[in-house]
Amino acid sequence: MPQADLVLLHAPSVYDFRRYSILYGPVSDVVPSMPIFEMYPIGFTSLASYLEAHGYRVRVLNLAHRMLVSRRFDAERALRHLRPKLFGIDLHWLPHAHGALEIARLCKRLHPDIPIVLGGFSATYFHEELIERPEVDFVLRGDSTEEPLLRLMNALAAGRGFDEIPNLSWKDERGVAHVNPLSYVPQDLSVFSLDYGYMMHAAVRFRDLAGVLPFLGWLDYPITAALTCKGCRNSCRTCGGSAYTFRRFFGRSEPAFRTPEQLAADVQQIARFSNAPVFILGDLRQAGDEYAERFFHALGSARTPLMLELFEPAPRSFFQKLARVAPGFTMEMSLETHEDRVRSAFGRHYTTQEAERCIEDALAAGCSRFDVFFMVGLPEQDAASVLGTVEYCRSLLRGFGNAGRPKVLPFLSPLAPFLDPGSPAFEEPERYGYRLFHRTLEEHRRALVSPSWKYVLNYETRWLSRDELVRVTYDAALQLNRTKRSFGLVPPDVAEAVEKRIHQAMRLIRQIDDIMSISNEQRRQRLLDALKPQVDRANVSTVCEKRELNLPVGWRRIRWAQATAIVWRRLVQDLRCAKT
Ligand code: B12
Ligand code: SF4
Repeated sequence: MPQADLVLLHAPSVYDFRRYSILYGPVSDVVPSMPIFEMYPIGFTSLASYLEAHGYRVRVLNLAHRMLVSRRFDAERALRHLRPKLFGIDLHWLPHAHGALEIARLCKRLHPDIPIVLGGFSATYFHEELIERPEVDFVLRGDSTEEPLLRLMNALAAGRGFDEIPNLSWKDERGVAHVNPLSYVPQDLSVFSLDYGYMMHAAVRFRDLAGVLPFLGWLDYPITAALTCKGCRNSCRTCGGSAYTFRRFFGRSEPAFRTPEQLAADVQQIARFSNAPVFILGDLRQAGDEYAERFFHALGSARTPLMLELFEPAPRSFFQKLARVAPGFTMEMSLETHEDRVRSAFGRHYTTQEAERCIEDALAAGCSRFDVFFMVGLPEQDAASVLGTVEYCRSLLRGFGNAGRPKVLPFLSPLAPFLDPGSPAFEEPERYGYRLFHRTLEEHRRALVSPSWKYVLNYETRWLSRDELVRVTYDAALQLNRTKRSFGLVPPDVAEAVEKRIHQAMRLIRQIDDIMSISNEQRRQRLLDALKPQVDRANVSTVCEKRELNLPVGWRRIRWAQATAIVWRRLVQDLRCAKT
């Protein structure tokens, strides 16, 4: 098997999750990942294909996924056999603070001579703390690191210094930290692409399918994504990807957009090998109505189902045009709450009434499903407000007449486990009514191995204490689950299983709290360990059944013949390169 020049590693959120007894809670119920967040940053595919295009061989190794699918998979053994010129580890999402650093430590112990670079949003935010750690040699900051990473590879290959590499934090041989300017913030996104062809090719080239799959169950539900932009125009208070955060920490004062024509080409490229839904990341209308119109025009006709998100209500004409190019499209929108006052305190300034009109217009135009997301942990949101949101979901479903067919599908989940670093509320907690429990990377790393999500949470609000956040999340989830059952949105057996898991999780939270009050540490640990089998059972799909998120896909979800052709073409290219 060929050795890679660069190995990009994705860690589980807690490295030894197979050993620890941790009630993760409903942290990942509304995303495709399991609670250890096995999904790697989508930017891995663009990093890999950019470096490949410049002559480097890159391997993505999703350790989290491999550890999840096989209990026998030994991460240490797998890493021992690798000899790249550089290890790259993502610390994109803060919930990976434990796993990413443990993997870095392991790589350093096994291969003291191979340098290690960390990157991603959280690595950018915590770069000063990271670079002081012995297991970290480099941190690449910013939301776009393809070119800086290439320059780092070139410098390592040529034995050159690192002063000139943009966005790089590094240590010299005396251990002194240097912070190069964050000067690479591209406005032109045309040189990067989310290259799924790379993923398929790499699976064959490194004979490791499980190592490149993005999340557990992807082959059954091979959803893909196309990216509209880097950055965002909004500043939602708890978001580490807000305009505020991009300006202050990623050097980006305005979002950069992929052109609508490129975006359309990305979608059609995916449709060559996939019949499954493509998720368009970012509201198409952020760059103005003309952007959306050019996208529709360039797309012509979508050959695969499209899922789009809205950051604010869109007019009827938008859906009518969308329906012409993507019949049966699906939408999602995060209303966050039913209360305009609370939504506005969160930083979103439209009304529930406007949102309802938008849902109505979308459905009238032919939208086949409209997912609506609500959150627990907002500024000015108390327990009554959360339960009011569930009550509102009932009226929403009544209004949109879900007679068994999911047309509008509500989801509710807590802001967990962390308030995003660099978000307005993280930077000015008092101002927005938040109280932080953990501030540094090290504090977050330690918190992640706490026995339940209540202790992992890095915040509480003026309106909901940590205990109340947990309690009201479960209470609201129970009610929403019953509502969905009564409207025929989830089958009775699934609803019953969810209800059982919620009750079990509530019992476990109480038991863990009792155990935590025991002063004898050894006894405490023994009792926590004994709970592990129950904790593991309660850990997945707590507040809702994860599969509720999925859209129906047919049995021909991947066009295997076309996928194989893509892989063949690249393998032939490999051979040609090896000869020259
Ligand atoms: C799309 C998206 C998702 C998608 C994930 C798609 C994916 N696989 O990446 C979904 C919806 C599934 C998702 C889920 C989550 N997300 Co999200 N997500 C986003 C969003 C909207 C855009 C990010 C994006 O696509 N960027 C573009 C791609 C192309 O680039 P990229 O992946 O970021 O990679 C580049 C750089 O980050 C960097 N980089 C990344 N990794 C590495 C590694 C190395 C070694 C190097 C050198 C560089 C590097 O270089 C890459 C190439 O230029 C941002 C908000 C925003 N406005 O940006 C939030 C955001 C990143 N998500 C966030 C969070 C908290 C989550 C969740 C933890 C939420 C939860 N509790 O469920 C989960 C975690 C998912 C998991 N791992 O399983 C926070 C992160 C805050 C933080 N610092 O921790 C953000 C900032 C805002 C938010 N709250 O949504 N998310
Ligand atoms: S949560 Fe708000 S600020 Fe963050 S990416 Fe979404 S719309 Fe932008």
